[in-house]
Amino acid sequence: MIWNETKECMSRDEMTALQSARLNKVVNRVYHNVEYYRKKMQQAGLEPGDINGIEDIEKLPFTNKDDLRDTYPYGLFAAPQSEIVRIHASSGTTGKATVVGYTRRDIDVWSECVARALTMAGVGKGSTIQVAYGYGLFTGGLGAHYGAEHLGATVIPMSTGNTKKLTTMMEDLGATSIACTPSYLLHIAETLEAEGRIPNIKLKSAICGAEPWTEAMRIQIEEKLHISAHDIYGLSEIMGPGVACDCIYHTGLHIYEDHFLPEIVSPETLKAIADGETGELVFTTLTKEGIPLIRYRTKDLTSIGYDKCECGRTLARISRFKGRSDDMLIIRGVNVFPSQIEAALLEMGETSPHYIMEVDRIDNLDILEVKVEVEDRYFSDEIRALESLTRKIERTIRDAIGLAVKVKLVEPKSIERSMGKAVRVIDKRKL
Ligand code: DLL
Repeated sequence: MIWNETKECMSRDEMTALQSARLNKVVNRVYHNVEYYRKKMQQAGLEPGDINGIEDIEKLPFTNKDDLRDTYPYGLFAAPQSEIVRIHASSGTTGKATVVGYTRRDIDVWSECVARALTMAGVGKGSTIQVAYGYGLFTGGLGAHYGAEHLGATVIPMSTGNTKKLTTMMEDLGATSIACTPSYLLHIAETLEAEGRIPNIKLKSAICGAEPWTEAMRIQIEEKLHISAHDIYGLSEIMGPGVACDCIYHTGLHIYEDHFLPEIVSPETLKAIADGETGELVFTTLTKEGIPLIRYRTKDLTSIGYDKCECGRTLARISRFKGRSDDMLIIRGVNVFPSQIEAALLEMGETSPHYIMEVDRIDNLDILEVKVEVEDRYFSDEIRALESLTRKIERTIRDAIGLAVKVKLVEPKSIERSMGKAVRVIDKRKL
């Protein structure tokens, strides 16, 4: 089923014309409303009139997470605060959040994009969907919620964290779809399977994203729950969930190109990469009012193709993500940078800067353990001192990254020193 054929099946020429007109508008908007962009463009010797179509995109400067950090919190907003109806935020590289704002129209566009994605998973009027992404500053919960309501589906706003309640409601309320991270869905599936409750559920589809997952994992989820599972992609800087999603043919994620102009560039040279080759995904938002971004480097690695899909959509498709070009980890859907842990430890002042993060997946739940070196004196008979320091560090890190972690204090020099770039992360998850 296609949500809107006019928007999702236009010819390449029609799409290019639409994108070019919208690009011109957004460039004007940021030039006139965002000092940061105006300066960047002026430094590059550019005026809005120099951008006449998407063929001129390469003239424009890139934006990255540091630009959002440097202008924290509102420096890249292109609408007055009186027009902003919603704020979301995600983690930044050094602990400062990345703040994004939406006008009412932005929320409408976002809801429509999520509605298009949910339609791919067969959600519509008459469906009952459990939204089990986190509600709050994270875009997952409210993003999926508004999209599902836009379709007229019945939404159960579960949020995350209570699997027992979630599975009970899934059964009792006859949920037909669920939106959550893929690792959490696998955990839910295994819980239901172990309790012999799979025959009791009415689930038909799932819309999973916010973290990388494999084709094998999708098939495992589908087989366990007898459903069709769809990959939904997005990032808060660009909008939230619903930037792209895969249809019933599962041959790549369709990008809502009428709102987000994609490019694939080499992370090293920043030059365009041929279709089908893997590189970094870059987006220019074409219709956003609150915080439009020009050539935003997502750091996500994928490839792109423009051929028509069997489903009838002509939208560009990106392949399942192959990783990231930076060191951001995604743990239970939460973005974590090693630098955030380091900043939290250094701020405490009671530990050495030698630490290592170990991520594992146990019963399909991600577990983060941080090993930190502390002075010898903690390993004398003062066990209570060791324990209370452990709890204190756990609380500090949890407050910094918004995720519960296990801390293990280790003796000085027990963490291997590296000759080159320090190894800060051991990721044991097999994706
Ligand atoms: O994760 C938005 C979202 C919520 C997407 C719910 C899908 C579902 P952020 O917290 O800003 O936003 O994290 C964005 O998560 O740059 C990717 O690295 C990763 N990511 C998101 N979706 C996928 C996916 C939300 N389907 C970052 N596959 C992105 C792989 C994904 N990685």
